[in-house]
Amino acid sequence: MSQQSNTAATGKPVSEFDAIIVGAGVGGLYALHRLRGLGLNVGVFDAAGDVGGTWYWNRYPGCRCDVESMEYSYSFSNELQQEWKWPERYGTQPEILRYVNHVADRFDLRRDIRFNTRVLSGSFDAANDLWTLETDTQGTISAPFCIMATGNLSTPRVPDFAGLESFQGKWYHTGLWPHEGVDFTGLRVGIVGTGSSGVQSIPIIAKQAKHLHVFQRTANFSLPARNAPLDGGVEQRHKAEYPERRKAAFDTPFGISGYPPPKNSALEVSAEERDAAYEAKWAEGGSISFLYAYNDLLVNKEANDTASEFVRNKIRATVRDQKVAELLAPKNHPIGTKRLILDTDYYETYNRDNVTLVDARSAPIEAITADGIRTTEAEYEFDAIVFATGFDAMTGALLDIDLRGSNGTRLKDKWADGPRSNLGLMMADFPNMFMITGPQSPSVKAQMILACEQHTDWIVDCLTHMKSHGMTRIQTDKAAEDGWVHHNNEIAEGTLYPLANSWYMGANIPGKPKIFMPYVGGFDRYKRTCDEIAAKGYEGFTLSTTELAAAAGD
Ligand code: N01
Repeated sequence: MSQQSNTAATGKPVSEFDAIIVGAGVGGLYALHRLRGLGLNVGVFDAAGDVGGTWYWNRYPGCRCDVESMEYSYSFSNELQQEWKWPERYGTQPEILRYVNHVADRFDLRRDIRFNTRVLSGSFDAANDLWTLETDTQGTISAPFCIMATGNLSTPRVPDFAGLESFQGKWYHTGLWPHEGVDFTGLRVGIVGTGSSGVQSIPIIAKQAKHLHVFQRTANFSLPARNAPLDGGVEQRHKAEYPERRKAAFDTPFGISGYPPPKNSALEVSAEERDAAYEAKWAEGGSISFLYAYNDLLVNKEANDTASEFVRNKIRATVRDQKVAELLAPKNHPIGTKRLILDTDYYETYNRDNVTLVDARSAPIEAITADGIRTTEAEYEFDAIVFATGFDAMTGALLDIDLRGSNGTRLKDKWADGPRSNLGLMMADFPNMFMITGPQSPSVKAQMILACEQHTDWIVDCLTHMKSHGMTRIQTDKAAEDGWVHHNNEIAEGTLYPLANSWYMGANIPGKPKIFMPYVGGFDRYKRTCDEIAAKGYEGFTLSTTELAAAAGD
């Protein structure tokens, strides 16, 4: 990192860069690679001890990606995608982290990254078109441009249970898992939460623990992943087709190749035909494949009911105790409106003698005690508690930084009623600050690595355009932002997504505004919109110089 040092008006030393990137996960790393290519002096800062973002923190047992490994990777370097060998159909966390480390080494990225450094605050100096950020270990840093690659699921959340500090055993959050791992052998374990993290870790913890109690507040839909060692032939074919497949992936609603769009409504076919189709998808494994069985599963409740009931029946057929099966069978949201989970032996795990499902909806958790967990009905004693309780998703990481844009606008105030952005890329009153996979972009509804590449490529083109036109500032117009927020909401309202109390809706955090946050109009459509806006000279954005902006009163 070849930073230049200077001294601010405050007398404190300032490290100056051409661009600052916050976050060294898959988004931040690619942004660093591309911005370096522009000849910029870039500083990357991350609170973690190394690269990897979500794959650095989430080390819980069973952690694995739910996108197939041949697709869940960078597309920007054909050499990279040809040389890397994925051992399994779905990558494990250690394997994906190894891959991200390989990318960091292969492209010599580490030298511009400062780890163990949290960005605490940032403010924009409109007179000089300069962002100045305060960090906890690297002092003050500044740059004309800031790229926030802070992740969508990077703010782990332990609910505010009374008495947590009194617990005499050990407790863990899946998103902050100890690097040395945890051995639950012979322990009495309680796990709270049955989202993707809970569902992936429960079967493995159950095999180790003396007894595992699962506290479930909301049952979730999960499908068998059908994970297996990657077939050599499949891998070879995929690699031979990579260039076309990646091109095709950018033109799909979710950034993943290989899923032909469905043509029929679930309601157009007979019940027998439908069940045969769902059965084939169930056997194949994979959430996109299942939800792509018909073209209306996420927009028509009656169509969705057929798929939801199919999976409920699978749960009933798998779990021997029918009372437990009924509790596990989700009834309060349509399938797919919360992240559809992929598992290995999740429902089967409830047939074990050492696993007990606790209904934390009818008897909510009241407190953590010195010995375990107390619900409104009973007390449970544990040696260890695992919180698989999720994240302050999409907005949490950015709101944790005290960001102030032009005229002192605080992000916390701007987003008080929910996130507002243009394309999930920029926010009005926050000039020269870009977000990678920000709220109101496809983000978590697309293959995240491709989504990060698409955003970064757009930003790099934008910076190139600015340089060639002698511009130093870009900001989104308020009207364009309002239009995008409206468009985002309108698209979500046309789907079944708002029917679920999901983290997509901010519903998992008490007091968080209930707004559907990811863009669900399709990654392909979104990318076309971004490209069109760029082609029209960044329509909806104002490009200027410091002097021009001052003359316009900005
Ligand atoms: O978190 P979640 P997650 N009392 O928010 C429960 C991605 N991911 O870490 O639904 C009792 O989904 C909560 O209950 P409820 C993926 O996108 C991907 O599992 O709010 N329970 C819920 O059951 C995923 O969607 C992968 O009623 C409480 C659970 O905790 C996202 O990350 C793997 C509670 C939280 O589930 C988040 O998944 C892992 C309380 N007070 C994660 N508070 C893969 O790629 C919360 N809960 C496979």
